[in-house]
Amino acid sequence: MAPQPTPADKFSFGLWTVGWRAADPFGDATRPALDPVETVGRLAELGAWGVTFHDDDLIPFGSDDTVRADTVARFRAALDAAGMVVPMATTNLFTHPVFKDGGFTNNDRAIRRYALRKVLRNVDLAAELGASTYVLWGGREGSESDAAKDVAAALDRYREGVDTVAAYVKERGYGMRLALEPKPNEPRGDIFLPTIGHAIAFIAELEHGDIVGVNPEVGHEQMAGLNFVHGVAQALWAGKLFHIDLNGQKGPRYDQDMVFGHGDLLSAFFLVDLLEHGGYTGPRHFDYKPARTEDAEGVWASAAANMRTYLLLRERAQAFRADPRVQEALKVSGLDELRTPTLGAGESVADLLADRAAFEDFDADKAAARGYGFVALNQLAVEHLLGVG
Ligand SMILES: [Mn+2]
Repeated sequence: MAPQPTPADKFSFGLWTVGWRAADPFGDATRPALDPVETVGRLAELGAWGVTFHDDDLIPFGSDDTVRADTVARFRAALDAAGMVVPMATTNLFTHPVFKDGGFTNNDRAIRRYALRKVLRNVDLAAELGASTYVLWGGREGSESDAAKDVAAALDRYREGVDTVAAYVKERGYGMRLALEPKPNEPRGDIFLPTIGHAIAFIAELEHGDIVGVNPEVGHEQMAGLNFVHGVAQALWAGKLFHIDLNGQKGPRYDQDMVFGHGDLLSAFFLVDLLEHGGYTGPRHFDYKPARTEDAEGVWASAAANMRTYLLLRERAQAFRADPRVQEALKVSGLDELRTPTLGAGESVADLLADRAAFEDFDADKAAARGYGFVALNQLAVEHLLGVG
């Protein structure tokens, strides 16, 4: 009996996920457009808690103020009727051709100013709908050629853009936090802030970095061949995991956006274990695309699959943690000892230098002889994942 998702699980989906019409660079759309109002209702029925959106997902680009107001009113009524929340919103600075060289880092200053206005306008709407996180994915911020960009200048402009938005959020008292979403490439040949690490280093250079964190996506880090669990753990360690995009990816290739767990399942297991036991309390947001082969029913089945997989992995991770054999294996592997500071309380460098046991009398060969039992520990994780625990 699989667990059923409830709003307490904080599962959220972007309108653009189930709403993806499945056009790709080689083929036309295979599905009709979805009405955001239907999306809200269907996701609520499946047990989701929230929906997120890019400005243009909800309000078609170029709509006049009347259409905009009507669309928002209709959306809000659907949210209220379904008991759904909007935990996060973001801006589309990538679809319209005006953004072909980016938004905040476009070489054209007038386009940068337009991009900023587009973001600020949607930040107002996000606040109006109660969002507490505003995501910034700079998909077109980058280049195909190193001749095309002065990277330092581009980063100056990126910083200026993010700081401007952050300052605006503070000035308006929106109580919102910004989350940068790293990605190494696609649609640009190379995208600025390609990994979680780059983004965290960038945030340290901001004037308003206190309200700026990251929104890492499973597939984006795995496209770069990186360990997503380690990246997320470092973001948590830095106090910067403001939001997360869950999906599936099979290694370094194009951005697959598969159902969560349909890529690297063992990594998904350790990710859920980390999120559930590492102090993350934010949304579990799915940023995936229903495969192009799916019809309308397949779309909703795939949405349900994301939540079901997360809940099953959460059960498995809890069983893993509770297993006495795992607790023993963790001890053998020294994970508790890693939590002990390397220097003693109040110990100085001089004390360390004076400690003969630490060096002169230390038997490196003897210490080298120990085994760490990591394989046995990992096998216990695999067996719990397989439901054998
Ligand atoms: Mn993706």
